[in-house]
Amino acid sequence: MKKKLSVLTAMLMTVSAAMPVCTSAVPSQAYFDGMFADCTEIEDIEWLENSFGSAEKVFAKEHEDSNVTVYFVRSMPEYIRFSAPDDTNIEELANRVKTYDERLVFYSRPALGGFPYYSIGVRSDDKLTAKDAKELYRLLEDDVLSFEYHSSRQVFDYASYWHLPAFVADWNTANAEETEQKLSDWLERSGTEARLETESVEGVNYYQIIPDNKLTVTERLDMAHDIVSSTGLMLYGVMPEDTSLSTEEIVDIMNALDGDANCDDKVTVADAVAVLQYIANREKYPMTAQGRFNADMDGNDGLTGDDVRAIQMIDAAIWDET
Ligand SMILES: [Ca+2]
Ligand SMILES: [Ca+2]
Repeated sequence: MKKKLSVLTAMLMTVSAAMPVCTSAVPSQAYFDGMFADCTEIEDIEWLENSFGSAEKVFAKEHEDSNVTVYFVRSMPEYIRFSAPDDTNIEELANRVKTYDERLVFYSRPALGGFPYYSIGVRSDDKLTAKDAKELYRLLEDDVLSFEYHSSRQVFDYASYWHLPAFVADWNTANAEETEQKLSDWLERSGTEARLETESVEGVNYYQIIPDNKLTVTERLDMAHDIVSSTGLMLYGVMPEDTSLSTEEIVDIMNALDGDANCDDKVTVADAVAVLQYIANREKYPMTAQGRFNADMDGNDGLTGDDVRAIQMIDAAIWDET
C-alpha cells in the first residue's frame, strides 16, 4: 500500500506541476464541507504526510458497485513552500518554526529523484496569513534559498483504484483523438448533463468532463465508474471546482518588492493608483496575490487607504533620492 502511494504521489506531483495556474477565486469552505458530506473523515498520519506535506484532511469513501475505498486528500488552504541548501540543519529550522507557532506543521521532503523541499502549514480552522508568512521568512531568511506563500484549495485522490471523477489525463498523446472520441461518445450515449473540455499542457492532454450541476462525491464516483466501465479509459484526479484546474495563488516572499502593487519591479504612483482602484472595485480592477502582498504595507492585514499612503511615501522617497 505504501509503495503504491508513493507512485501516486509522484504522478500527482507531475500533474500538479504541469497544470496551468488560473486566477479564479478559491471555492468556499462551505463548498468543500458539502462535497465531503457523505464521506468518512479519517485520521492517519500516513495519509497526512502525503500530498506534498500539505494535506489538511483525509476522507474515505467506499464505492458501492466496486467495493473499493477511495481516499481524498484535501489540501491546506495556505502553506509555505521553501528550499534550503543541502547542509542546512533542518531539525533546527523546524524548531524555529514551532517557536513561532506550535500548531504549525513542518514537512520535509527528501530529494528522491528531484530536489528536496520543505513546507509549513497549519491543519486547523486557523489561517496561515501572508503576514505570518512574512514573519516566518524573517525567522528563516538566512537559511533559505526560496520562500513562497501558497494559497489554494485543492482536492486530490489517493485511490487504490483510478476510476475517479470527472477528470482524465491521457499520458499517451498518440491516443488523443481516440480518447476524445470515446469521451464524447459516452457523453452522448449516457445523456449526462455535462460538457467535455480538453487542454494540452506541455505535451500532455487533459480531459475534463464538467457536469452542469454540482455533484456529490458519490455521484462523481458513480459517473466515473460508468465512464470507465463503458469506455475502458483510465480516469483519475479529483478537481474541487468544475471549471478550473487549479486555483493556486503564489507569492514569492523572498523577492517581493514592498509597494509594487502592479508587479513591474518598481514603485511608482501607478502602484498607489492600482491599490486605490482595487479598494474601490476589486472585480473591475483585480490585483494578483503577489501585488496584494507587496502593497499590504501598513502592518494590518488587507488593503486600505493606509497602505496607499505607505506606497506614496516610498514613491516620494525615491523622488527625493533622485
Ligand atoms: Ca510597480
Ligand atoms: Ca494593510
